[in-house]
Amino acid sequence: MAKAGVQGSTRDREITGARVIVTCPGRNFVTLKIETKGGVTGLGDATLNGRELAVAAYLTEHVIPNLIGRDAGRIEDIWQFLYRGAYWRRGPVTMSAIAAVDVALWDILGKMAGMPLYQLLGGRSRDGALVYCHANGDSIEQASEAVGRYIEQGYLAVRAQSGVPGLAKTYGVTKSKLAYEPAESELPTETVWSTPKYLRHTPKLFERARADHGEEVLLLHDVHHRLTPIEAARLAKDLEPYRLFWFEDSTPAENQDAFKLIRQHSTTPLAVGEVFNSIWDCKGLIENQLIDYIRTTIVHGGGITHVRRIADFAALYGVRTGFHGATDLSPVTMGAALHFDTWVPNFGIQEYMHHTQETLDVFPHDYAFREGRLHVGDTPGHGVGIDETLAAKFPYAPKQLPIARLEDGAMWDW
Ligand code: EZ4
Ligand code: CO
Repeated sequence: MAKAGVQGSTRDREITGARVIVTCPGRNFVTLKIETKGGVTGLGDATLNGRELAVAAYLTEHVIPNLIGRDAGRIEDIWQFLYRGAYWRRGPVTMSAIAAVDVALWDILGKMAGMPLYQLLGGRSRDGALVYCHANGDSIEQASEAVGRYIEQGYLAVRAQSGVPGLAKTYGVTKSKLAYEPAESELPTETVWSTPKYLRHTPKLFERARADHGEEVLLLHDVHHRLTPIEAARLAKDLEPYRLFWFEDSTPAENQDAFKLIRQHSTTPLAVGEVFNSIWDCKGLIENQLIDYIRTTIVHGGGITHVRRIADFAALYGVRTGFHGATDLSPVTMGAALHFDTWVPNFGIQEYMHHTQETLDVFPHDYAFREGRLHVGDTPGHGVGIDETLAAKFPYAPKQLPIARLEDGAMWDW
């Protein structure tokens, strides 16, 4: 391999191979590795929780054969080829596959240029990316104690979720008290949901958290798409005294206009978009200024090339980024997202759940947590690799996300 910075001739950049690596070091991850004639390789994450093999097959059967022989430096053209040229557009499977290719190509470009990804995007806007972690507990007391433990560890922003009396399981709350891993069984776990119970309980959680921890810590909450617009408006209003940093996914957003109702009734900042996969899912939300943070991240939103368009559009309307960063997004996405966060002028916050040690070992990386922020290193590309020998020791294990039903048995949003 030639020295970094002196490669990049068209000949060196020819894509000679691409492979999908599926591994389960605690949870399933799908990784795309692209190889070039000059010997430089790039990695992209293609993980879609509970639907991993659909993306793996889309890549292997339909994308990789189209990549061989192309110039890895034509990142935009390859993106347009895979999106515009495929005829069947959008959707999480397609857009995760496109994202994997796109991130791997940016990784290759960075390695060839000898530059970290944030530099290719336009350079640093900040020293580190503010992150929030997940605190949870069966009861309000336990959840508030968990918030306190994260503050002691140096976190400036904490998401708080607590169990709801009368409900056996609640989104975001784990029995083990470790990081929350909802995809836990081969077929979906069935959970029961009650909106009235949740609406009565949740303001008390934040009343307690503010009483215990004061005004300074940034507090966040994730509703996980469970409320109707008017219920979301009611809760956003009830939470106003506790000054949330954001109120996430309060209602499903297939109908973007639904957010008008929430907005009319509350000044609590709104975040949405972890399940979106293109700018068309959030265009109305952004241009009508119905949200404050857009959560669509690199892996599910078509890669850096597309998420950059979303972020630039959002900047025109004062909407900031707040990328999804649960553990079902691999360290490759975390690395790429952190480079993006380091550059993007309208950065808000980055979600940060902790991967298992096995996952961190499979994906060597150079980002690190210090004083409430994650910091990327200066490794060329996105700075995340894969130990393929170790990855092969963790075979794929099928797991699906839970579902939710109301107390009368009817299906609801999980
Ligand atoms: O449930 O990533 O904000 N974080 C979240 C996550 C999602 C999972 C789904 O795969 O909502 O916990
Ligand atoms: Co969420």
